Order: sequence, then C-alpha cells, then structure tokens
Amino acid sequence: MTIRHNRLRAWVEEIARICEPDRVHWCNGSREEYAEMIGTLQAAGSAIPLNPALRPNCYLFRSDPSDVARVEERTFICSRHRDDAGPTNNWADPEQMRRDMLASYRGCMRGRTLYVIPYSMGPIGSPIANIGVEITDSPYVVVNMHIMTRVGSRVLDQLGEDGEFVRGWHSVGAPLSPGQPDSTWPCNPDLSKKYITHFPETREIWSYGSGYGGNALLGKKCHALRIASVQARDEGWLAEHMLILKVTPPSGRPHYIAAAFPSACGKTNLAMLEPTLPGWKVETIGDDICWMKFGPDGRLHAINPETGFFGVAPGTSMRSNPNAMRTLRRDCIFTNCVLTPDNDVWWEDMTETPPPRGIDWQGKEWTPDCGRKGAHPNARFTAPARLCPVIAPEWEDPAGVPISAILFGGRRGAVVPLVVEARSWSHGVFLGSIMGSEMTAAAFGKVGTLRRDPMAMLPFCGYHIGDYLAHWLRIGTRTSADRLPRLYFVNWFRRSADNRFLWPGFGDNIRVLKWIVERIEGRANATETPIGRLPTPESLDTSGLNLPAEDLHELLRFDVDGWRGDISDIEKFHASFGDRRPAQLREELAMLAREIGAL
Ligand code: OXD
Ligand code: MN
Repeated sequence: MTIRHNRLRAWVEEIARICEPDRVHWCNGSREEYAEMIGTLQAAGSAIPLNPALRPNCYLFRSDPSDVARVEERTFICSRHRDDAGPTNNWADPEQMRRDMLASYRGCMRGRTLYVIPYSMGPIGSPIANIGVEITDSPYVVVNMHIMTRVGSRVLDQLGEDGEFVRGWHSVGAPLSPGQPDSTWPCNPDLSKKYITHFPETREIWSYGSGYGGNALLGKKCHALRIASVQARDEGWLAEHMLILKVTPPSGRPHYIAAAFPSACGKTNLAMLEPTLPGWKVETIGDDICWMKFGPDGRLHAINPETGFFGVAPGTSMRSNPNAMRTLRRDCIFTNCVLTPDNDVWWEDMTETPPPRGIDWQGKEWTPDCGRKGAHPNARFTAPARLCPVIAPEWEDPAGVPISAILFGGRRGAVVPLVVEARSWSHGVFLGSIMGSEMTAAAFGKVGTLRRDPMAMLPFCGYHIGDYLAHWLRIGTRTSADRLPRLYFVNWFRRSADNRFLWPGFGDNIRVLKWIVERIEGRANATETPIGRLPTPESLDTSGLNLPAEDLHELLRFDVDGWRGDISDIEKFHASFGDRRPAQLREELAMLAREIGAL
C-alpha cells in the first residue's frame, strides 16, 4: 500500500521505532483482512468459533480476569493546564505523562505485529464525520474496529496527502521474547501500568496495558467522546454519549430523538425498542454516541459515528431487547460470555432456563447452581449495525438526521418523575446537569449511592465539566428557539414504597415517546411544576397497561419533599465546578429552590 500522507507515514515509522514490532500491517478494511485476522486469532486460541449452524461467523473471546472493563481511575486528561481538565477528570502533566508512557512503550511490541487502522467516525466524507488512525498490536482490536468503525483504504483516500486526523496509539503492553508462548488475551495485568491517556490540545490518545472495550477500541470513548467533545467545544457542535432513534407515529411523520443515559441504563434497549402501541414504529440510528452539528436549516443534525454496537450482553433477551437478539445471529464477536455445550453463547437473563452447564468467562466448567455467574457482568457483544432488523434506512445519511428532542435519563428509585419537559433550553441544560444514577454494581461507587453524571458524560468529557455545560448553554443561543430540540428528563426506574418498579419500561417506553412527540406537535397536555412540565394523567397513553391509578399518580407526581432533599446535593455538585460554574445554572437552581421553599 502506498501511503501518500507524509505526516501519517512519518508518525507510524516513529512509533514503530519506539515499539519495535516484528512487522507493520496497514489495514485495508476488507472482508479478506477480517477473515485473515480471525484466522490468526483462532490459531492463537483467542477466538473460539461458535456453532456455524446456530451463529455463523461468530467468535467468542475470553479476556484476562484483570482486564474486563473501562478503567476510570487510570483514565487521564493531560491538558496543558490542570484547570482545563476540571474536577471530574484525572489530570496529569502532559510532559511527565509522555515521559512515563514512552518508557512503557519502548520495545512493547516485540514479537508482535503493529497494525495501522485508518478509520472514519461517521460516513466517509460527511461534514459531521472525523478521521482517526489507531496504531495497535492487538488483532482483537483490529476485528472489533472493523465492526465498530469504517476502516481502511477508503479512509486514507479521504485523508489525502495532508488531512487532519486524531492519533491513537495503543499497545496491550505485553512484549514477547523469542520463543515465548503468547497468552490468549495479552495485556498488562498490573492496573498501575495501564493508562488511557488523552492529550486534548494535540488530539492524541495514548493507551497502554489493556485490550478491553473502550480502553482499546480508541474510536469509541477516547476519540468519539473525550477528544471529540473538545473539538466540538472549539468548533461549535456537540459530541455526546447518546443513542439516536427514529420514531414514526401512525400519522407517518417521523421524529428523531437523541437520549443520554449513563452506562448500563438501557440505551441499547431504548434505541431498538419494539413498541407496544399499535401503529407506532421505532427504528435505530445509533445506540451509544451522537455527533450533532447545525445544518443549513438551523436545526441540529445528528450522525451515529459508529457502525456497530458494543453492547453489554447480560440482561439482553427477547424480552428486554428482541431486536438486539435478532442482530446477534451472525457475524458477531462475543467477549466474556458462557460457552454452551452446543457451542453457542449464553449470559445471565438471556433465557429463562439457563443451559445445564457450560464454560464460564474464565474458561472454567460452570453450572447454573455453582454459585458463580457464567458471563462476566460486563460481557459484551460486538455487532454490525447493518444487521439490526430495525436499523433506519437513513442511518448512514452523511447529512445526519434533524433532532426534535433530547432526553436525559438516569436510574433514580425516587424523586425524578417518569418524564418532565424542560421549560427552556437553559432549564433543560440544568436538568441534564443534575442527572445521575443510583449505582447497581460497585464498579463506580457504593451500591445505592447517587452518582451525578451530567448528560451521561462524566467519564467521557475531555475538558472541564463547567465549561462543557457553558458550551451547551451557548449552543442554545446559536439558533432560534423553535429550531432547537426540546429537552426532557426521563426516569424508567421509579419505585413504589414497597420497592416495586412502577413503570414496565422496555417496549412500553413508547408511551413516553408518544407523549413527547405529541408535545412537539402541540397535541398533548402538561402541568407546570417547579421542575418543568409533567404529563397530565390522561395525556399519557396507558391503554392496555393495567397500571393502577395510584402508580400512575406516583410516576407523574412532583415530589416536592424529594426535590427539597436533593437541592443541597445539587448545590454541592455544581459548587465543585468552582469559578467555571455557569451563572445560568446557578440561577436555575436558585429559582427551583425558591419555588419549592428550599432556600
Ligand atoms: C459503554 C459505556 O461501553 O458507556 O458504552 O461504558
Ligand atoms: Mn456508552
């Protein structure tokens, strides 16, 4: 392959000099390359082929037990000034970090191949898309990037001789000495040696020691969120942790909705929802990341920068997400799932009856009653988006889709009602800034405690969170109010006094989408409250649900005592932004506090 881009070629040569790989391979993105790479992984014992009669062209991988998820404590934003990383990121001095990481990178690819992956986030040539190049020594990363992004020669053509690109440098950090047998999941098992580092000013990502998910597939969280959020701030657009869906009412006029939820709150399920209301249709544009730019019509137009779904497997079932299950029938990669006796995959809650036995994610014999989970809670599928039976035909439209509404959601057992409409853009930004989730797994804090997660960007915003919210407020001044998406706060997880979920969720979330669409079209009623506009009970379609009136009342109740209890926590959280706390958010909070007598 001739590389016409001199800066790119020189960068790859420099990295090869430091990492000392045995070979360099430029990825062309072809199907043959994918097959060849899978062949290599199979020969190494890393890729376990699944039963071709049940799941053709699908493979299972098992990670090292030390390398199973994103590592937030080892994720760094190395901006020149500490203040630019803000209170929600780990900052490290860029020069010191470069020195430390260079010491790790020296010779780290010995015995391995260095792969160069040119990729496009977004349809190639779209004015909303952006190009990156990832260097990696992991063929597992290559095959996953093939599914998750647009890879190869087409991207190099688009880059031309001098195009700009985000530089991603990844190594699993496990050099091989001559004759040393490789492990099936090479990585550096020592957490203190893992680094997921971002240099926002120079648009660089340096990742070392982990081969898992967002740590290693650099197009996703590192590029499309942390680096892109900085590009978006500088250039006046939005790079967000949001799904994008298309909802079509019986009348036939579709709306496009984006929605931010923290990790593991059901974004993929909502993106592929199977509506329970007759005549309503939901199609998917994306399930995790949304880039939005103003179009010539003054509206925000969104693309899904990815081409695949890297979804959490446990909990995915024909009940929770039938369209995901249908997507997973062929050409997929599974990581850390159970291998069943008939060479298929399984995970907790996939079926009511588990397989009688299997091999668990650690490669050990497993039975449902052995006391251990078979799949790791963060087991994943990597699935091509084009295989989703409800992918919208326009999902790759380079112009993007015009967004009518943006939802902010979290997992709150109390306080936050089922749905509330913001009064204005700045009020909506306020609601987005206070969203959060009660922890269900100990991964990011104590179970049951509330982790505030503004716009679901807490682990993904590449700069100061106060500046990020100020950027959102500024976006609201860039066009006329009627061109901006309407903003909503949603909560599927509200519980009763006896701890039942009050809302059925899943396919019945269409009822909330219906109310939102009818609000946008000026056809649904709402009641003004200090936290925004709540549906009147009759305006929410609960037909056929058998939802007790008390439950509906509770779901749509403005819980004044609950909100009073939240005020000081919100104040503390916003105060942590220091002098970068936007004045408008201070005013929104003061107004809420005044109205509910919490001052
Ligand atoms: C993800 C996440 O993997 O948000 O999408 O953690
Ligand atoms: Mn995510």
